[in-house]
Amino acid sequence: METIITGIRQVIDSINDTPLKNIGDKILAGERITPEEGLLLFEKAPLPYTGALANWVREQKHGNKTYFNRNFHIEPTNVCVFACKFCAYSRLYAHREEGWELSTEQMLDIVKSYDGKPVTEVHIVGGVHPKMNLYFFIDLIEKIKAHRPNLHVKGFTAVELDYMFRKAKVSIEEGMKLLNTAGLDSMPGGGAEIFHPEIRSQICDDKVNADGWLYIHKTAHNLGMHTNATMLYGHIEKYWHRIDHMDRLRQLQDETHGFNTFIPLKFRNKDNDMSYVKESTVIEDMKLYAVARLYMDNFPHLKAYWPMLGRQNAQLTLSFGVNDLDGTIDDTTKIYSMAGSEEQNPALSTTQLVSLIKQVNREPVERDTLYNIVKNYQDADVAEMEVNPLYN
Ligand code: V47
Ligand code: SF4
Repeated sequence: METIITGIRQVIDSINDTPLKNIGDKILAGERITPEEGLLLFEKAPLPYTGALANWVREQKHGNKTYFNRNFHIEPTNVCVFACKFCAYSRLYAHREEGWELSTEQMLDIVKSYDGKPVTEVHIVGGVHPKMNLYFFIDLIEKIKAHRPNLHVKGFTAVELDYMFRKAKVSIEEGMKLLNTAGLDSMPGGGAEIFHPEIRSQICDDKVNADGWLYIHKTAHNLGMHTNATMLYGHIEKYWHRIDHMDRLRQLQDETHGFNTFIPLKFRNKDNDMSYVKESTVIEDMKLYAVARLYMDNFPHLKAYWPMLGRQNAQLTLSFGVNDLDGTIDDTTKIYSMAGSEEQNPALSTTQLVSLIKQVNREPVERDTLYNIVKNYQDADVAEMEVNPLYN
């Protein structure tokens, strides 16, 4: 421990800029940084400096542990009433014959295809289809739970929920309670994009706004459910929009403590209405992860979603504040492959994920959705895992 403190002290003392040095001193003292200081880190701090601070915070919180879970995704449909400019995945309702719509039976068949496999979570998220309403999903969740009661159901972005509740004419409180009673355990963090109206109005004008998104998460937290939060970055937003976004989340977290994980999502520019926007560089990506780790001091976890970043860059984030690599996923998640991510077929076996984490000298730990430890793979022999069907 002492050597780590000495190391980070030396890093802070070596910076030749008083405001940046003050930020380092605050971080070391466990104090919160202000929005102005967050902005300064984006604008002026050398990446090795921000990265070293973020890595220090990560190691204080989690040591070397790097979490992942064993999950699978169900995407009920890609037909969507909204028209987010960055989305390469959805098909407007008017063109629904170009998209897909899964029936309840088809989705249950996906769940059943994992019978006997040690997955702990199903992640359900898709487009906003006018016919897949609140009661359709209540029925689906009840059937999933009847089939496999211990499978954690993480489902529906605040965007999907806002539409479902309005259409069913129920309050957010009532709707969340109905879903929770049916077996919805937690919510993913999608749909947050960039909260500030200056950007939101340009990239996803017609879906729930910042206050609506935050209120749905707050309602879930008040019911005792945990949720995640995302930020779609690296397009037309400025640094200060990112700080504004993270600040709104930090404030809600102070109130409810219901968020588990912050997940920055790198904008990919293939086949969408924002293809003219250049994607961010790896240096900018690492800077963002590091500032996020420093700014979001009340978020326990920072996740890099590897299907979007690519495997090598995901490994790199583990030195810039990240302590979670999402899951094995095991499926045909299309939202990123359709927008141009490196991972056209995002599936990694547990063995592959464990060795990815070990390669960069971190400790692979399988968790469940709520970060209870399922298994620590630090001493696991990857060669033995390779021949064990449970891990492949
Ligand atoms: O809200 C859409 C993003 C999100 C693009 O909570 C894009 O554990 C990049 O939220 N480039 C949905 N991103 C996915 C999501 C998620 C994923 C993994 C884990 C969790 C979790 C949540 O996908 C959308 C949007 O921000 N997205 N198009 C694109 N072109
Ligand atoms: Fe629909 Fe979500 Fe795509 Fe927006 S990002 S168009 S809400 S599927």
